[in-house]
Amino acid sequence: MSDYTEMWSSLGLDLKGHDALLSVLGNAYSDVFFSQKNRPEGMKYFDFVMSEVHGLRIKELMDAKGQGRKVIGSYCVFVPEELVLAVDGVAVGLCAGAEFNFEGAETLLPRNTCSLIKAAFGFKLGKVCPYLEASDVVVGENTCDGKKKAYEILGPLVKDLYIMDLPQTKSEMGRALLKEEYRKFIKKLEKVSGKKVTVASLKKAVEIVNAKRMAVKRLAAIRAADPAPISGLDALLVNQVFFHDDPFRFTDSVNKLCDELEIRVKNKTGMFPKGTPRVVVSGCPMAVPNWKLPLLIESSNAVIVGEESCVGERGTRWLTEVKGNTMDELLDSITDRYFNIDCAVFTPNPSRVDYVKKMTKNLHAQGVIHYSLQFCQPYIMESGPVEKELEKSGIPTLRLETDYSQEDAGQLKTRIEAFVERLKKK
Ligand code: BJ8
Repeated sequence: MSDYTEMWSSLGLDLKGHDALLSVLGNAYSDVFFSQKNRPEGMKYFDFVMSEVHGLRIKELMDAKGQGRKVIGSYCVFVPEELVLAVDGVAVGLCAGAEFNFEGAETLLPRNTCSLIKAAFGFKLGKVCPYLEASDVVVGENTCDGKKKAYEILGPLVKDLYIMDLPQTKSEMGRALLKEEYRKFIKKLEKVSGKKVTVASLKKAVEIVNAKRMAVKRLAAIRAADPAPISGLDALLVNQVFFHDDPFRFTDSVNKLCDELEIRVKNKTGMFPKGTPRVVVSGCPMAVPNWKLPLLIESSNAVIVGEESCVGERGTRWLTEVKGNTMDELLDSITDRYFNIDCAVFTPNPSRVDYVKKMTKNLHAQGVIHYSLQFCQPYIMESGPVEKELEKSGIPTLRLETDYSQEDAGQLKTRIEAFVERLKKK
């Protein structure tokens, strides 16, 4: 990697803390990803992206800013990338998946806050996230209570925090609220960028984001093959990079990877032997570099064939279907697309479990591992009924609750291994 010290300093990063984070991440990455055998060649691109995730990609963001483009950071898949692109902005994901400076985070947040929120604060207070520091606007969304209240505390710590309200029910009023919030968000984007969202710019943006989604949907479908042509770890990595990379380059690279995987499927080349127990993971999102659970699962003689998660199919399975030619019709199309997202903050939320069943069937999985972060009320609460419904449908389900630490790794592995034995007998 080139020397980016000057750029990191100009962003106000704490160089010592940042170096320490990069070194831990670099080692973890090698251990987790390079220890896999027979990885697809196409993963080399994603290895490169990860090696430059705080380097070259940040330089690109800074160059874009130099050309007057705005960087918009967000923590949730309800924030439409299309709208950001329609003002020629750059959208970046800010969720963090590592236990960094939790002591600092706990000076502002209760201890019983989920790791995802704590990590966002740990990264901010430790000044180690160049994406956050490069963001001209940070969008916070009113989803779970934890995030909603945490944004009140985050507000004074960042340059420009914009709060987006979100509905909690899939009602007519809920949809109207979402549409209105997106209309307000357009105004905010127009103000910060000095550019107008037009029918043409929005249509173009929809095309770009849809292409990205179609590429990951293609990847998701290929994973139905047995033997699995790609590991769950690598597929998760692709879904994580979705939130950071240049959209055109990302789409192109995923499609190239899929071309290779299709040949693997034809040749029956797999990452795991044919007949390896197959699982779908469902639940909370796994942000970079949260690879803990997939690593435990795939080192227990099972393969992950799909993620029902916002870093996975919940975030990408719907395309935006353009249903008209006016701004209002386009806004309707975008609202309809995002209103499908079945996050556990919605009540009731029946489509989520229905989709988990569908994924299990389509991907020929034998079981589901439900993953909740500790203290995540929405997903922990929903995990009971989800398990009940899946088991009733004959789908073995294992419910796990964990955090970003490695303390419970041994215990989790024991439970996962026992679950895999159950799947073998199915
Ligand atoms: S649409 S899943 S990205 S809100 S893990 S912070 S829910 S307490 S992340 Fe999410 Fe948007 Fe929903 Fe998706 Fe709260 Fe739970 Fe923490 Fe969570």
